[in-house]
Amino acid sequence: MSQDRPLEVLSEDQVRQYRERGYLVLERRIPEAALEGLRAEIGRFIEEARSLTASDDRIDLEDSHRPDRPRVRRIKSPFQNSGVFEALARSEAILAPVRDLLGADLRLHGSKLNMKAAGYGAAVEWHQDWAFYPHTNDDVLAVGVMLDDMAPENGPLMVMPGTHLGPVFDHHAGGVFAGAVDLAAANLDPEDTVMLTGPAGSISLHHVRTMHGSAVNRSERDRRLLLYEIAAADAFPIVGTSSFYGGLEEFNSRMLCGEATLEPRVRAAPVRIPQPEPDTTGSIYEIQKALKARTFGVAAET
Ligand SMILES: O=C(O)CCC(=O)C(=O)O
Repeated sequence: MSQDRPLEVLSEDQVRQYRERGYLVLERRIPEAALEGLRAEIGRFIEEARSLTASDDRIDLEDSHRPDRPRVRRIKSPFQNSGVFEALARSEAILAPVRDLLGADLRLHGSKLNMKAAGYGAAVEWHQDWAFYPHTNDDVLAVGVMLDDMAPENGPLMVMPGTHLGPVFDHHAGGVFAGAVDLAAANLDPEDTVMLTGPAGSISLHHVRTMHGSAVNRSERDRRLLLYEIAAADAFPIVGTSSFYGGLEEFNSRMLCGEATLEPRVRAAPVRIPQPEPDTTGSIYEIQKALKARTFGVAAET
């Protein structure tokens, strides 16, 4: 991360908040017209789900999905699977604030769109992204694009401030990687959280080591959050983790701006390898089924 570049869009205070607390919300960064285009693209994926009886490598289905009543929990890898979502990841609306935090050279690690539909949208248990994809340095973050208004009632992303400066918590349960933390065992207080709320078009940024999660959406309003995981180009995924590496060409095709490198920057940070994997992989929702001590409820089977 270069400290000597002039800031492009963030204030010194915002950079300080990110460094000290591990998250930031920037209100109304994506214009309404662009949001409409993103929502129309989501509609196309939902139509596609009508032909599915099981999740595939593009669409993750709610347990209560039926082809005649499609219920999509997640659009997988929207960056790779949709030009609309790739274009947004490459836009200045996303990249300028990330450059202010991670420096000029950025690569996409992964992307996903968590739907959390009104009435039943599934919870995501507390976890650190770092537990899934440790790198040679922790200049890695997730940008969350709020596609709907996010308020306390519709299951917004929640974070535990300052946890990005602490340990990597145990995300194992029953001898397998469960992708979630038993808060009591980790001595973490579920009250010690901040909800990342804001009007549609706002973005959140959370550090790869910040503990976060979100509750079931029992409200009458959808809560769709598009996530781009972005790394400094010199942060390399550690082998033996669940990070995908499809060869150098594929790796570098995910460069979003600046220059690729073959020289990883190594900076000490606590790491636990997310192995062995449970039998049910495919998405965080499936992996977290291994956790018995759930903080959030499970969506009703309606
Ligand atoms: O959608 C959410 O609220 C949480 C997303 C998240 O942390 C994840 O999918 O890893």
